[in-house]
Amino acid sequence: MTSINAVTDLSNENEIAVVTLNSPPVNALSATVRDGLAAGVKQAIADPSVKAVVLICEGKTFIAGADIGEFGKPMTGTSLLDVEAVIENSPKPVIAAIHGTALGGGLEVALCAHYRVAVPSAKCGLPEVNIGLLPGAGGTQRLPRIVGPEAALDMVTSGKHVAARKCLETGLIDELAPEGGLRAAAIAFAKRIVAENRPLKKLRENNAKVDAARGHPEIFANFRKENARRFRGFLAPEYNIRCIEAAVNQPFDEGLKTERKLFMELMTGPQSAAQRYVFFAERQVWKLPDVPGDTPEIPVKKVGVIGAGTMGGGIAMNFLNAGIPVTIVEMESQALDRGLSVIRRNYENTAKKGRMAMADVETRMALLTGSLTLEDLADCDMVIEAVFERMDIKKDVFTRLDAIVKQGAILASNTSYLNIDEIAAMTKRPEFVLGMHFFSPANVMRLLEVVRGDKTTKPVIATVMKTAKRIGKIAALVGVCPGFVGNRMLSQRQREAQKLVLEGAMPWDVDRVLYDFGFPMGPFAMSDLAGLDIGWVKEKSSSSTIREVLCEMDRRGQKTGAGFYDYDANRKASPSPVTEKIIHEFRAKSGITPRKIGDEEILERCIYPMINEGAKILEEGKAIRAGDIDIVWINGYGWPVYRGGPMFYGDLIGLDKVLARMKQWQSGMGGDFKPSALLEKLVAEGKKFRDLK
Ligand code: 3H9
Repeated sequence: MTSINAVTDLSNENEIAVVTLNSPPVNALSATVRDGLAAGVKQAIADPSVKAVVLICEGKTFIAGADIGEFGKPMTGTSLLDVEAVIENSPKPVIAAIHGTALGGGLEVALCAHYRVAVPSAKCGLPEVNIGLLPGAGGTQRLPRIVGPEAALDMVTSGKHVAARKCLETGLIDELAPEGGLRAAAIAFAKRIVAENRPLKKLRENNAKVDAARGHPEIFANFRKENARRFRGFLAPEYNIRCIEAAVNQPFDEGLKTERKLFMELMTGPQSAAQRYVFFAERQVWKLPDVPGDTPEIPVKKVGVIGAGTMGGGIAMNFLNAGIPVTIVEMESQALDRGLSVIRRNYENTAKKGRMAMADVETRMALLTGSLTLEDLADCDMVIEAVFERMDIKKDVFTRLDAIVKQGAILASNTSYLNIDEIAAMTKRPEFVLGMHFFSPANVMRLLEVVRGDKTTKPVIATVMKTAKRIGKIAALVGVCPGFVGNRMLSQRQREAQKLVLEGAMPWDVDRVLYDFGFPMGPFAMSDLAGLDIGWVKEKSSSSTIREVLCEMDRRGQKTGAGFYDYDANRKASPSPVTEKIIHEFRAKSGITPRKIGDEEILERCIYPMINEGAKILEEGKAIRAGDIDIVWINGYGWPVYRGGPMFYGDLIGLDKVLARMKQWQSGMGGDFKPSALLEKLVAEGKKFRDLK
């Protein structure tokens, strides 16, 4: 065995050279990996005793792509295109041996090999779109030449990882190797290629599938139309489509040039910068400075959920999906039955859509036990309370839980707003109490705010974070404060949205601006969807807000066919003259002369106070990092991922600009706009949120 460099070895096994990469954690194509790979293959080619070359990786995966950490920095070492040229132009067959995931640049390298073998558990994909990019090393030109333009369009715009068996069907993989026996199988495959004198298959020359699609622009037009909603606001999907179009309409080398040009445009643009930032923030969020990875955990084998309403039911489904038994408790049998049947119906609907086997519905339901008594939670390892959002009710539940549930179990509240320390104080074990704030619908939304109480211990936090991962959530650890991170910042936006309407904007103006910014819907459409009567009590209603007046008129949102908007039979919204009249009357009554408010002001007024509040949250230590706040907003509140989250956005537009506006509004409109001390400090030092460590 020869060592080529720190991450590359070369060995010769009876005329088959094996180039082995070993660059943990994922063999990403850093400069050292690229150098080693090119040198290893060159050396193998130069060795007259070598008849074929196998390229394989150590560790848990084949090459998982370019090294994203290198993006935006000056290029060093051999370029990826040069590495690929060495492989593709090799006069001896090169065989890529794939396990784990061959992703992005990793798959592109494999596509330059002449053959590919993989174990059944391996997956292939071009996920660049998820970081706002396109495959920039020939992937968009070679992939359609093997799987056809339609399948290629799907792969590059979804970024999905395709299982090896499926790849075998499409021709992306030439042969499956036994699990655990990849190396030997790849060498045997290489020997067969040599013995049978098989040709050097170069995908760049494989034109049949792209030729067949030429003259059929409808393939692309239809694809764009079908996916317009999914791609709204994103640049990368469209650029990926253009590259596949180029593969169909241009000769290979021209197509490569188109790919390079579009890749560079994306790489230097703000969307990819935001999405790459989110890629790392999503991984950082799990790392807790004072709760090390080896903190002992509490085994979670059985979970209790209190409340079988929408929230409790959704929470329970997460655990059932992960194979964890759940006991769900309601007060009355009718409500319990309703809750259980909603869960079953949700699963059956998923199965009907083909996204789950019918048998799996039963497997999940078999893990679920309904109960009418808290005593049945005695042996649970984790109990999550999802009862009505009122402090006295929560306190009562925790007092009772403390007396019932075994010692050492975790007691969590799903409160979205209330003080966890007050709730914990009702128990004799506040160190086992914390918040687990799920977002509705809880079985769908990825975000979990894990709220650390004053006394919550590290093993409890470590366990809940690990459990969150197990049930497929992305968890952010936050501190106790009203509304925690997400709702605390949201209330800033809500307040300003309402004020803007009083000052002269219409709800649909505000909604349009936020929708165009990239949110799935604006605050007023959102209120209509949720129901305007949440927290509204008829007897106490005093016509003191626009919302109250709407509720009094039985305009309670989508469910009553009217709210801020009017809705037709298909729930299509249109601006309502009734709402408009109410708003005019309100302004008149309050002595407000409406003024024309531009879109830019609407956006700034809704977003800057959120950024300012985020700074206050950081300053108070209620979130660990700016990136964690961004993760909360992207995964819980529909912040467009291509804008990186509110804190990233603040950095992008300039914190000085945010501060200047806050000061200007503060002097005109008062305390709502008091700048955060941290914001002032960062601006004074010429720094950004991302400079905070
Ligand atoms: C590309 O290839 C462009 C080319 O087309 C053109 C170039 C010219 N780079 O996710 P995990 C780190 S773009 C750098 O927790 P898992 C990650 O940050 C790339 N670092 O593990 C983490 O670090 P830490 C296209 C990377 O087992 C650690 O590895 N490829 C990269 O859950 C473990 O990651 C992609 O977009 C990278 N490419 O999942 C694939 N990948 O421990 C991106 C990972 O310090 N990667 N790291 O926090 C993935 O999807 C997952 O990491 C993978 C493993 C499925 C591979």
